[in-house]
Amino acid sequence: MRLDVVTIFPDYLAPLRLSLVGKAVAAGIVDLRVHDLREWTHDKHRTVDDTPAGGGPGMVMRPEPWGEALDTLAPPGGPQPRLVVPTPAGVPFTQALADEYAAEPWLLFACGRYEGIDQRVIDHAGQRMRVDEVSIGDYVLAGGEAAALVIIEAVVRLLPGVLGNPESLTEESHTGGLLEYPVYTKPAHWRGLDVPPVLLSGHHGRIARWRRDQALRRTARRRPDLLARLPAEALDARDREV
Ligand code: 6GU
Repeated sequence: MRLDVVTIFPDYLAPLRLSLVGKAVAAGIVDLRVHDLREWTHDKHRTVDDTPAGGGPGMVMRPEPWGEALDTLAPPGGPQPRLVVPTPAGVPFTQALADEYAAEPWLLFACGRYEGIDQRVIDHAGQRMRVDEVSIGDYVLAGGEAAALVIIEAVVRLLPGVLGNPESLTEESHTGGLLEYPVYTKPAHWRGLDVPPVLLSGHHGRIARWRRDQALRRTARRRPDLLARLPAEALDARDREV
């Protein structure tokens, strides 16, 4: 997968060279290209922002450098990426969207700072490529870079060959609509606390039932919205007793 990131803070993306995503880059599974938006400015001060049309607080990113950046990276008439614009005004980023992105050959992240990017950049790009304005949650960040890191990590770990054990993709939170059950390891006793005995019993059926109960209780307490959205057939008679 090719991943381009355009930002005025290229160093902000340095963590993409570490850990799981960094390994995917080193292995050639991800072709990561980080670009400084100011490379597409022409004035002495390398200006990328200006005051908002209509007035109001803050600064808005000017369209010209963004237009040139997109024309250079994805020339019109050629193959086009799916453009991802992180913004608190976007559609929610979910595991379903991560799955979609993991199936794309090419993603381009346009990271805005200040009060955002001139909307004409998004609208113009939309004439030749698929564009998603995406939010990672109901809070406001100072710019799109941290959100791009989050989205990229969620996507790259889904790519074939990235996870050592692809089974960890099947039981995890947000795949089956429930939060994950609590996990334990050795030692069986630690600081007066025990690993739940059922997990040491060797009864695979009872262990599966216990984990399912824990996932249901946790989801009911922490994310009642998720439980309410589960299709009726996702719960069996024993689930309903929990
Ligand atoms: Cl994607 N960007 C910014 N700047 N703030 C956010 C966000 C994104 N998602 C939540 N808050």
